[in-house]
Amino acid sequence: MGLIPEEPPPGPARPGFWRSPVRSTWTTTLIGSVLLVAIVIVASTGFISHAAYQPDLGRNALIPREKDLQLLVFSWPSGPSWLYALTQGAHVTFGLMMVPLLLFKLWSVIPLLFSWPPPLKPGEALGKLANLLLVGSATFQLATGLTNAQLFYPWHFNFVVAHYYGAWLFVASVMLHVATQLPKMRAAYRTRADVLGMADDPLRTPNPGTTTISRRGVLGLMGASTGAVMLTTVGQSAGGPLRELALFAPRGAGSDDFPVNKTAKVARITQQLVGDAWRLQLATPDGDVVALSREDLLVMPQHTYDLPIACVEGWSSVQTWTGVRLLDLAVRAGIDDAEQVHVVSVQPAGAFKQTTLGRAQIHAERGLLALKVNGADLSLDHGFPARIIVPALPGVHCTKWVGRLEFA
Ligand SMILES: Nc1nc2c(c(=O)[nH]1)N[C@H]1C(S)=C(S)[C@@H](COP(=O)(O)O)O[C@H]1N2
Ligand SMILES: [Mo]
Repeated sequence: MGLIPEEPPPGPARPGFWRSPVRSTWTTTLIGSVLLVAIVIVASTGFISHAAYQPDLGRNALIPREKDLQLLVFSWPSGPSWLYALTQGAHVTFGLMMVPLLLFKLWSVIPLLFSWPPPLKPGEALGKLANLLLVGSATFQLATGLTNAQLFYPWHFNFVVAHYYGAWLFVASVMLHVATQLPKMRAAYRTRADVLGMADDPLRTPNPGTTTISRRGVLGLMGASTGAVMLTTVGQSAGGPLRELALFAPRGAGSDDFPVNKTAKVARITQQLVGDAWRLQLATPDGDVVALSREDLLVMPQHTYDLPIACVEGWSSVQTWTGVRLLDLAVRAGIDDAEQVHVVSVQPAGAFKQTTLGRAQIHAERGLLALKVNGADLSLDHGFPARIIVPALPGVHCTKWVGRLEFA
């Protein structure tokens, strides 16, 4: 033990190196509380999004069912139609807002990173390790979420799987952190601030510099930067005039048209795949196939509804869709009470080529195989000749260029 000098080396470990008079347990408690509210929103909407992927329906599961930690896998409902637009818009917006909040939080506790003597007792070392895990998993979640929403994939792992397991690690370390910090937080709230342990508050500098910014100023700055992120993000789901301000929306912010997730070109859709020879194949239970042309579909009863398309990346957009009810197609395939439908695109390959929908989606009054949008034929980029549109369904399940439906 004699190897560690009692006197800290010159630099950030010296008491008085950090001089902002604004740092205190009370300041950190305030920032931490705001951050905690954001974390609760982001974590719960994140787990909701996982449920919306309907991993209990066969091929939808990116994580094998027996390795899925999720306690809450429920059949995703088909209403209200804006459900996923709301939960996922909140997930991405509050997730982005966490970036400035986290930076302010780290700024407020930075002296503790260098506290002297270094943690040698097992208990102290464990505490440091837990903090490392907390900051590490928070950074990982924000970095992967941010780059995913910006369609930038610099890594070589599956985003969904990594972000999902990362979420569990993050939530567990936040819970541990809050549990251990609760006494301090309560004391800070009870004594209201500056009176709190003037002498032994480890966050209060013994060597305050001249005041360049008040605590109110720091909190104001935090509010302003978080608010700015919110204002420049929320428009991608909230729409209206805010859409012009959605600087972080990578797909078609500010344009009148609605975003295209993957263009026909990128998905390698050829004229041959979707031209006159295209048929919708309806697989029947006895192994037969009913082949319907677009004209066959257009003479079936058509229904028109305003429904959002809402992507996991956070953006959403309400459009007027026209098409055939999924339920009518199930009946046409000879199944009166369909439980599931497996949807396959004519797209040659790709992660979103196929999906499975459940009972709620098939039986939804507004669950459509859409042929038109806003009164005109679907454009090739939006899924011509036919695509899935169901209220509350995540965009990822709204398969474009549908070629085959297998009801069961
Ligand atoms: N065949 C196919 N369908 C697809 C996709 C795809 O890549 N291929 N992307 C999905 C995703 S992730 C979204 S958000 C929506 C977006 O629909 P849009 O491009 O018409 O806005 O399409 C979905 N349908
Ligand atoms: Mo998406």
